[in-house]
Amino acid sequence: ADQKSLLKAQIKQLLVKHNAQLVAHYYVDADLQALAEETGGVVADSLEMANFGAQSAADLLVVCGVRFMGETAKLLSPEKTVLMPDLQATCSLDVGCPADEFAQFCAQYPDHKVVVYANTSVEVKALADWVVTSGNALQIVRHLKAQGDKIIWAPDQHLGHWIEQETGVEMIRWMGHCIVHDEFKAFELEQLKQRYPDAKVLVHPESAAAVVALADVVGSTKVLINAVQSLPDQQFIVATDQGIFYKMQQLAPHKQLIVAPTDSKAKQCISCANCPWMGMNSLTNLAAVLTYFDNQDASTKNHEIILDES
Ligand code: CIZ
Repeated sequence: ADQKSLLKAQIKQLLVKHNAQLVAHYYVDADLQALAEETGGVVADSLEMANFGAQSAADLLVVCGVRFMGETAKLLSPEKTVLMPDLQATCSLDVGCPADEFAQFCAQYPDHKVVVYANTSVEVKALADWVVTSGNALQIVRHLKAQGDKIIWAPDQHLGHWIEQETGVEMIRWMGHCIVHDEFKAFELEQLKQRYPDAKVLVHPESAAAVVALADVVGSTKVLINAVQSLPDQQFIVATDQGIFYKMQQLAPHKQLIVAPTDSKAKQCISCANCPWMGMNSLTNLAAVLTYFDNQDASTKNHEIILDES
């Protein structure tokens, strides 16, 4: 058997032995998404990952994604052990919004409701009145608008701007960005649209406004996946992390997916539509963390999500 098959067999055996479940994000490596599905786990967005974990009868959740996803899973499942293949897998939005600076920022607007995106640390979430995902942000901001609330939004400036446009609510915005979505470029996207005139353009709202303006569909991972599956069109230009192609292709195998351009000098992109932190999850370190746990090795603690209750 090849190395991959051996790792998969080892992971499957350890998952069963420890009543554990794999919870994987749409942006991680296709092998991990496939394994999560094969073993009865889930491939989903961050909120669904956490909800799935909370409803599961597993004792142990292994979260393949970035750190805030492990933390969100632990928030909803405090009684379960939550492990991650690599706790250093972070997110530029999380890194760009330190809790101490954000607390000072919020203190300037004491009469505002604080709405934060799920892509933040637990310390930042603890400062918030509401925590949202790109899937439910519009609904929640519209609800606050109806109540007449003033809003601080953090940390993604582009998602915040899109929410403002869609809801007509002006918010005090923290100016963070996602390194993957920030690299999609409008000028190059327009040129690509000319090459593929029949393609529908799907854009995640963490992208800049000029890119969002060129979209046929703007929305969360789930919305974009649903668009590929349900629209009659055969070609799609996709402006989000390429990890999502696994699920899109699984649900619509005969449709053509084209990655949106990241730069006119394409080789200069840093992430090239692939989050480097999502890329820190692999079959190798997944097998390793389960082996540490199985051996009750002290290294397990370097992979476990522990949250300070306060
Ligand atoms: O919440 C998520 O999983 C993220 C990061 C994006 C989305 O659109 O679902």
